[in-house]
Amino acid sequence: MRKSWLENGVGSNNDKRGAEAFIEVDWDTAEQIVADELKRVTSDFGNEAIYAGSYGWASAGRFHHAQSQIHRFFNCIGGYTRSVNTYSLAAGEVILPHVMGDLFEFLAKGTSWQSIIESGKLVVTFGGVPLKNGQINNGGVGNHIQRDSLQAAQEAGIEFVNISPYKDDMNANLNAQWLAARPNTDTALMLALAHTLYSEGLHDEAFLDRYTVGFGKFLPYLTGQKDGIPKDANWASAISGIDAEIIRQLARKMAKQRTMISVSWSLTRQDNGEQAYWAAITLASMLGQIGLAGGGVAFGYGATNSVGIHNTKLPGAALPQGKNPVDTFIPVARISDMLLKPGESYLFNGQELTYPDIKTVYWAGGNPFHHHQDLNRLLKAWRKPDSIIVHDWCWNSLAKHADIVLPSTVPLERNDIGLSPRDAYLIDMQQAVIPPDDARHDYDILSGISEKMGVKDSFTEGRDEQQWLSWIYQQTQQRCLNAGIEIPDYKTLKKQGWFRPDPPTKPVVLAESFRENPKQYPLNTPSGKIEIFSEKIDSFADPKISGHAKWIEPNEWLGIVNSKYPLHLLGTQPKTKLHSQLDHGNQSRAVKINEREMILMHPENAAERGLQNDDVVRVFNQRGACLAGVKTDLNLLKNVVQMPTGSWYDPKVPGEIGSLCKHGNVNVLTPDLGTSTLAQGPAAHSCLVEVEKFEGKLPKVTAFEIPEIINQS
Ligand SMILES: Nc1nc2c(c(=O)[nH]1)N[C@H]1C(S)=C(S)[C@@H](COP(=O)(O)OP(=O)(O)OC[C@H]3O[C@@H](n4cnc5c(=O)[nH]c(N)nc54)[C@H](O)[C@@H]3O)O[C@H]1N2
Ligand SMILES: Nc1nc2c(c(=O)[nH]1)N[C@H]1C(S)=C(S)[C@@H](COP(=O)(O)OP(=O)(O)OC[C@H]3O[C@@H](n4cnc5c(=O)[nH]c(N)nc54)[C@H](O)[C@@H]3O)O[C@H]1N2
Ligand SMILES: [Mo]
Repeated sequence: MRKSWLENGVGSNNDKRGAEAFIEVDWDTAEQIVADELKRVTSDFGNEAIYAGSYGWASAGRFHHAQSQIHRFFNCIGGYTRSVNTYSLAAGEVILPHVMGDLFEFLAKGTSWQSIIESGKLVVTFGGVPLKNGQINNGGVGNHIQRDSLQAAQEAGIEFVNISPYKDDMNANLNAQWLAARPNTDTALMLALAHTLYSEGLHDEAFLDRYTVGFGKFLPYLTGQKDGIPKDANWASAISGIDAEIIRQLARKMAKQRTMISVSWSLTRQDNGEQAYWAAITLASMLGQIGLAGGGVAFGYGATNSVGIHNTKLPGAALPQGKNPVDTFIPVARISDMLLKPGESYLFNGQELTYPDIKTVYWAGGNPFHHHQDLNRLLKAWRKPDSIIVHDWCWNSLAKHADIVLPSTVPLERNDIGLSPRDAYLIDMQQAVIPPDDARHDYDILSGISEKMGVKDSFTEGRDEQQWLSWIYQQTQQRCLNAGIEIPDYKTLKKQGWFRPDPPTKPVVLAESFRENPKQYPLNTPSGKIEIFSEKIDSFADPKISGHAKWIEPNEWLGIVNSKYPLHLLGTQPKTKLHSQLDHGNQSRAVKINEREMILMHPENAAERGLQNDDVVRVFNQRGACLAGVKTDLNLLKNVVQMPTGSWYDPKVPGEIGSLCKHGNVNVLTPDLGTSTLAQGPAAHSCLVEVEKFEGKLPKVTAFEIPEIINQS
């Protein structure tokens, strides 16, 4: 328990969060204090005053999954304010249902690598297929497929185009054509490709007629009839930095052969990230290959292991979460806004919503001090609630900024069932080690609190870990049977360790049945077709947004002349870990430079600033500053710098807003602005910075030191 919070009462010295000692109490006391605080808040302010959106990756396993646990718990005590959509690709999640259908369904049933290998000729990627990202999967990975799939595609003679500011987003052995576009300009490029197709008569009119609506309303924008600006290759060249003739050649090449367009999830995590996905769908519609083997559009090969996987997914059961009686929600990345602006209204996907007044924040299995943008603003917002309660297993930046830290276990310390909704494997996850004395499973922590609150029976239903696992397994077996898949009984699975059903006989192709019969198998959009023009979006109140895909200049990008911050920073997923997890491990620490996160820079940008490899620099902008270690890289477009995310936030003055992060957490630099009023997603990839040599004595990295802990006993 944070010292002032425990000794002086809830809401005491909130500005000391992140800077104070903790007092150790026993589990019984902790459970009672948490139960009392939740009772106080729910009875004085209602359940809406608890924010338990608790976004984050937690750990794999159908039972111990922290999010499922805490949502079930809060539903048992009357509900909570929740969050919707992800940090990964919120803009895609919101735009897709308007124009093509449910994004997650397309991710699960997207065109497989097999289909590309058998039938494709060209794969044009916006954001590459970075192998660094494709090794993980929500819910777990059975086997790694991305490297082999790319290899097989190359051996099958398939050509790749890597449109990205970073050449390394595509493996060198693929010999991809590299088009080093400026970050955040993909929509302009896609529009120019569409323009070339149209002006040269290369678009597929029959496809547009039969499978889409609204092309005629998009056209005046594309040709410039509407605003006097044709969205042609010359126009896009000035925006993106890609030669106009190369854009035209690419459009012709795409029209000539079976072409797959892959749009990286990173395109959605930027200003107006919705438009890039809409433009890609529009472009793919004009090529007319959606629903054909090896062609069309795909949403981010390589973003996770499962995109493009060829397997039979098992309809697994999970821990039931119950029903949340509270309707209030926020788009997940609006957390600081919510805490700072209770009662204020904002637009989200055509609705006007109001921020609730939050008194308690409860988190298990995610790390907002990793994932949220503009950490200095978050720090300010973080002072608002009366209480912040966290389950985690290590003293990371989230735990250090909490009032109450309840130590949880990790998967190696418990038994579970591994089954990803997007991976075929069913895995018996056996406990490998005994947890340290004071650590408890999230389930046991919440069971203890539920007992103090008088809801233990509804939370546990009288089951322990083993009984829940048997129950979940039984449900899974039944669901599989209903889907015509026979899986072994639980005892056999435990003996075998894992099970994988036979893969489908034919490679999966996205929207194949829609193409075969659009009346019988309509898309899940208002018209049942692809909406190049959406009447619904057109009716939304925001004048910045139109009924069709369009280029909207980002707030921060390289097109801003004479900026004080001339470098575009990409804060990308880290190669050596999953987000912030195990940043204190050797694997992550081994690649740091002088203990700091690395910043990749073009050698000319480094030379301009008198910098050399391994120099420690200060990376800064109007929002904050952090230290980083320089690594020059010719594979980066000039004026673009790249820093992996995940280094634990480590302020020089703990608790102080605006303090230098000594360790190199990019999120002290990124803007906390919604992508647009459509999705209100995170826009971390739209960020300008400046870099200078750090002079003076290097402050010691203290990210991995534990706070002062006072033991009362
Ligand atoms: N600048 C920038 N920021 C980004 C991104 C970016 O591209 N750029 N990417 C964004 C994206 S896509 C995402 S998904 C987010 C990821 O953000 P998060 O998912 O919040 O990041 P993780 O570090 O994976 O956080 C998981 C936390 O759960 C804890 N944990 C693990 N297992 C358990 C468990 O069993 N029980 C409990 N109680 N805790 C557990 C870990 O210790 C860790 O603190 O980051 C986002 N932030
Ligand atoms: N090792 C590892 N793998 C991971 C994760 C991790 O933490 N570690 N996180 C996982 C999660 S939660 C997610 S959501 C996915 C995210 O997957 P992605 O969104 O694909 O991840 P990023 O690394 O942000 O971006 C991929 C590449 O896009 C390029 N890029 C950035 N901005 C632009 C742009 O404007 N235009 C173009 N054309 N390219 C651009 C960058 O060079 C970057 O290397 O990764 C997953 N995979
Ligand atoms: Mo993500």
